[in-house]
Amino acid sequence: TVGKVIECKAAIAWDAKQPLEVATVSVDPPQAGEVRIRIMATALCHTDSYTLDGHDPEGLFPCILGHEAAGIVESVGEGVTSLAVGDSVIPCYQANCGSCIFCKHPKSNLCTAVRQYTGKGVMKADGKTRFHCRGRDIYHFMGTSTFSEYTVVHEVSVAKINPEAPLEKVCLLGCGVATGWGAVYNTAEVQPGQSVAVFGLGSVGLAVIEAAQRAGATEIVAIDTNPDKFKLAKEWGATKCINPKDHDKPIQQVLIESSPDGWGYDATFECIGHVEVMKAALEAAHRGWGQSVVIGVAAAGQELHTRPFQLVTGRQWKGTAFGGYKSREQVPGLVELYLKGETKLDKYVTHAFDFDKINEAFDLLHSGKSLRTVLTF
Ligand code: NAD
Ligand code: AHE
Ligand code: ZN
Repeated sequence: TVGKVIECKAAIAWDAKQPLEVATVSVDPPQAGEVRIRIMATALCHTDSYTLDGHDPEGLFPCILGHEAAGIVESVGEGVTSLAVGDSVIPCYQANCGSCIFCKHPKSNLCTAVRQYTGKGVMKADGKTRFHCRGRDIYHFMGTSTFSEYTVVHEVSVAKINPEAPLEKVCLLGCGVATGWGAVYNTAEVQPGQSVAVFGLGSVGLAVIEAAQRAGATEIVAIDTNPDKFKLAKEWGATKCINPKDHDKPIQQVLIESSPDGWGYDATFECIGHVEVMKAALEAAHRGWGQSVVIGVAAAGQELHTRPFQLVTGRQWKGTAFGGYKSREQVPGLVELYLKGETKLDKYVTHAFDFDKINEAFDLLHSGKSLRTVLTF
């Protein structure tokens, strides 16, 4: 059966640094290996704002942003076997085909099945986009484009989840919260009794704190230049909060001096996207064995630097995409964890708006007054 084009509401990023336009778009039917999803809830992550601000080397315009969402399968393309109409799903920007060398390797989630296409804003089947508006093709973003009532996604990028899950909450497992948890469990593998330092207290940083506490870290220091974030960080499990602006010394020095044994932290996490903070985080890691995990996404052209001596003396610099989770295999399990009531997921949803107010949701993210705003249509 040949599906029909759907006309629906979407937020279009016509160009960098411009507000989104909520407009009617046409969404083509899914081609071979694709599914069309009705997005029931989408949140905003800092990465959407980073790309909209023109900092992403892969940013293409006009496009439909959005990558943290949940929805229901509306129709499936030819050859799709793992999903059916009506399934509850989370679209995942890290695909998980299960058969590429990255999917087969136990240490990686960086599936290559569709990555070259998602990076170019098009679909694999024909190299084209499924979105059109006023005679123009609109690029996809991160293979998800969830700022649209309907989106088309590769089958390999869709996690099928428990139909009981509230989509306006579990949408957060499509990026930020899952990433913070995974950075702790999969990337740093934080152990009971360890000390942890977390830079940046948005949803990603708070999710790191949540998981670090769960993993048994006994010292969790939270760092942010916005002191309004400290109340939340304490609630989430931080044992100490530090504002770098309150100190004349570099933050890494402040941290090392106040660390449990005076030699730094077992694991540090950068959840901001600033290379200077990444350097501080690496240098605050424990001499001999400390690990520093880069989660934040830095602007095009930025590079890391530190004295190589920092690594020679045993600090390890790591990074993570989506917390290392293999998306289709592991996101359903994260949803189950939430359904058991064992997470703080609900608390990251600080605002819930009608989709039309998407630009206000971006303003809230920039102001530091929201963690996640969830938009519904
Ligand atoms: P957010 O904007 O909600 O939080 C960022 C926090 O950093 C804010 O609390 C802000 O006050 C703080 N901050 C800014 N500058 C600071 C500084 N110099 N020192 C200390 N604190 C500072 O963002 P988020 O949605 O939590 O995302 C955090 C970062 O993680 C972003 O760079 C995002 O692009 C990235 N990200 C990466 C992945 C991944 O897979 N690697 C996944 C999700 C998000
Ligand atoms: N496209 C950018 C990099 C952006 C980036 O690093 N994205 C993260 C996810 S951020 C989610 O909020 C990521 O997973 N990267 C690995 C990947 O395969 O995209 C660039 O520099 O070109
Ligand atoms: Zn994100």
